[in-house]
Amino acid sequence: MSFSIDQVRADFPILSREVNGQPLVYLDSAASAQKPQAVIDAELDFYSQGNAAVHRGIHTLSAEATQLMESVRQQVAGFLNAKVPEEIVFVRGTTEGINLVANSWGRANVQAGDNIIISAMEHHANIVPWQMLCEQTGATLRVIPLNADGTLALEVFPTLIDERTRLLAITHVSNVLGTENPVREMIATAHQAGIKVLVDGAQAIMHHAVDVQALDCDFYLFSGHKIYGPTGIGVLYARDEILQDMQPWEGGGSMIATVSLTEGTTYAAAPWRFEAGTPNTAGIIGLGAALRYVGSLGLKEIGEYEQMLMRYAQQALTIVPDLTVYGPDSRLGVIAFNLGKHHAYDVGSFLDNYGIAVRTGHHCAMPLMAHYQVPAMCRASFAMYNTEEEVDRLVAGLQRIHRLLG
Ligand code: 7TS
Repeated sequence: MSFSIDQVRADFPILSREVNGQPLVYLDSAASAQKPQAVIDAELDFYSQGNAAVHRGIHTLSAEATQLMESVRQQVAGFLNAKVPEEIVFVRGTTEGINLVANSWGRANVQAGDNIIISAMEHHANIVPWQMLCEQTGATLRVIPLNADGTLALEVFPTLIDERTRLLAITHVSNVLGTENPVREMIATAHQAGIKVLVDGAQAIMHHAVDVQALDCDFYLFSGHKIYGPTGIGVLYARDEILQDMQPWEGGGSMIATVSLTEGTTYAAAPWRFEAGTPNTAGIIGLGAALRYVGSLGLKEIGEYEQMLMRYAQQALTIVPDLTVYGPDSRLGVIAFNLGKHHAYDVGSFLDNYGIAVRTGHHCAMPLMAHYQVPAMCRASFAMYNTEEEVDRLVAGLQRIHRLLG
């Protein structure tokens, strides 16, 4: 399959709009990617032709909606190379999925005196739920520090493990530095010590194929909206043996087998017992369309194009005076930077005036900001629809800001 950037861009209606009188340059896909028409149409079709509650009725629309939802579960299982579709739980996003694991698996398996290992480059979504679990249980957090270049200090990781370590919760790719962590090797090390591993895949899933069996991870998370799908839908993959043993986190409809006011409640099988209430059916169907769209282009082709663009951007940015770029040379998807001593918000506001959207702030990674001793950074993130011309606009914008502000 050949990758045509013009065709890809034509598939994303929002890319032809203007912002502040300029053609939009959208460099914030790591926060939320734009949606191709196929995803928009899939949601529209569902609401205009197929809407009904799933798992609830024998009428045709309900049965069709249920069948559609369950077919996306199979599709996601195939996408991640899960063993069986029952390893796929639909959640709101990565954040909710991590909270599910912390509250269900965590409460059953983590006790006072135990410890959980994370890293200094985690998004808050992979820090705060573990801090909360530690507060509730009396466990402690251990943190893999960073090297100066923004990679993990891997030699420290095994020294943090002891017989009370229960979990390694690690990001696959950093949302600020773009560092890709060697999760496969880290999982092997953890498993040798009998430790379960959760991988936060929010910033990896859209850039290359993920094979949960090859990784051998116990939990893997991603959000639909970062892989060109809708907001409000995400995926928790959990190894079958583990998920079967986990107790539900939220109670309600759809997650039960029987409910009796005198005998109590029995729960549905996994994964349904983790999906209480009416699900985001349109979101699930939109996610299915997004994965089909990505599959039609090929993740390999997408990844190669993005890597080419990243190399171009890294080179192009070197001509901007006083630009500090954070993270390793080899990076996926994102480039974080600061211009001189200017606050990232000022730089981001100027760029916005030129129609260029970048993320500014702490990127939900305050510990990482503390590591670099800055309050904030700007971050340009690249998706399959970005172009070299857009990189040139970013570079020209930064040069102009430098001329204006010094
Ligand atoms: N983990 C990582 C590594 C992330 O980058 C994000 C979102 C999340 C978890 C949470 O995902 P959610 O879909 O549940 O919100 N990251 C970003 C970002 O970098 N800018 O805005 C959101």
